Amino acid sequence: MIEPTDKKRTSRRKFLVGAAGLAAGAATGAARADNAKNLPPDVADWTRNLGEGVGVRAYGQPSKYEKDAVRRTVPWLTATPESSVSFTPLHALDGIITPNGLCFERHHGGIAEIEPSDYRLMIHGMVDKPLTFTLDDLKRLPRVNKIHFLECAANSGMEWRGAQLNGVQYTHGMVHCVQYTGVSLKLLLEQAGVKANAKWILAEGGDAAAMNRSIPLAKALNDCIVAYRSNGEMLRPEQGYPVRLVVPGWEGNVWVKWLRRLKVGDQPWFTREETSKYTDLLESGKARQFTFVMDAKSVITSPSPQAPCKQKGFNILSGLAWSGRGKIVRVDISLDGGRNWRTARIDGPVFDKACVRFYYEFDWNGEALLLQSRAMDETGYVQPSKDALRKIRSVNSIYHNNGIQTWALKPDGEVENVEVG
Ligand SMILES: Nc1nc2c(c(=O)[nH]1)N[C@H]1C(S)=C(S)[C@@H](COP(=O)(O)O)O[C@H]1N2
Ligand SMILES: [Mo]
Repeated sequence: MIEPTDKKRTSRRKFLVGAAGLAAGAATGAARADNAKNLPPDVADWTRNLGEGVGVRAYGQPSKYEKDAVRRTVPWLTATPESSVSFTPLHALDGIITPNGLCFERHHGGIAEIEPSDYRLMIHGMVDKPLTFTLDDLKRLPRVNKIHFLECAANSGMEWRGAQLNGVQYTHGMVHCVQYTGVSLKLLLEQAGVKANAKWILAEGGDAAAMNRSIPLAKALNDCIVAYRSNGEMLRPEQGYPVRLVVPGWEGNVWVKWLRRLKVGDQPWFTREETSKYTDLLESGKARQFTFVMDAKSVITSPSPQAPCKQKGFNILSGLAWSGRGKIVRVDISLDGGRNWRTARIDGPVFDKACVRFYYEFDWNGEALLLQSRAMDETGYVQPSKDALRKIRSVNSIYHNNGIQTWALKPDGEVENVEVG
């Protein structure tokens, strides 16, 4: 545990920081001599020689120097790669949009490989006119473009009983935020003609898991999208190519990928994913069910264990916040484990049920800090502490852990996943 600092220690540290600052300058000087040919006023190799021509890379890839910005897995977490998860490298990203190739993946039966010409979406059940759409049929219908976050209900699920995984990629990386293009589900359901007493729909995937979930009809008619594009290009295979369901603000599990079938009914189907899984076992032995909404949550992506503080003095703290209930209106930051709070600066667009990017610029004199962020949404909901959450949910749960994350920033700049009381 890191103790709060008193004034005396702070002033001694200021002196130490001065000395450390000089040492850091000297180290940079040595490195500079080795690389002198690359730095102005000298001319670097990349200026002396012609570069690679156009067209060599038919589909562009990031610079070879950005190898850290990749999805990662935790091998011991799951038995097989077909039913597993990879995590978004949140520490290596900025802004609100997740690049397609870095969106975390969660599959129950591997990635289905679907030929777009053979793709069909069937709508049946309590409808006037059962319909089947080809991909071209869907593309001929009026389009919507929406930016939304998708968070797996199991995100931060390993952290219920205390700090576990040392990296924001692993503690919070089951979230991504992209722009979807597709057809409003309401339009498709209207074309089929939903019967007056219908109340639920079943969405089923075309993958080997045939993963399926019951969704209230009211949500289906509100803001769901049958999407085929992500960030402008066609969905990636791992994100459900060619078509997935977008269920804004609700747990990732209901965003059925490789969408094959929508059945309209008057009650839920009680599928595996809404009985044995994705229910939240409470202390009483009862389980919460159909806990669809992802409550407001935030996390500091830098500094974080994978993004330590490189220097003293001016530092940029940054992170992401999102809420399944609407827009994020404020993010607060604490540097002392939740004793004092100050408001972070949100920069970039703020959309409904989407990630927002926040910043807090601060002067770091090298003292140990306990970094936290706390999100508030437009309904007035405030992200709770982990203890407050455990009081109402116990520790039996895996899902819906939106508690405040604490990162311990140490004097050497390293950052560790910790919990404060
Ligand atoms: N057909 C199908 N849809 C699915 C799944 C699946 O295994 N099969 N996994 C679900 C779960 S649990 C989550 S969290 C999200 C993950 O979406 P992503 O892989 O695009 O991140 O997809 C959901 N949709
Ligand atoms: Mo999930």
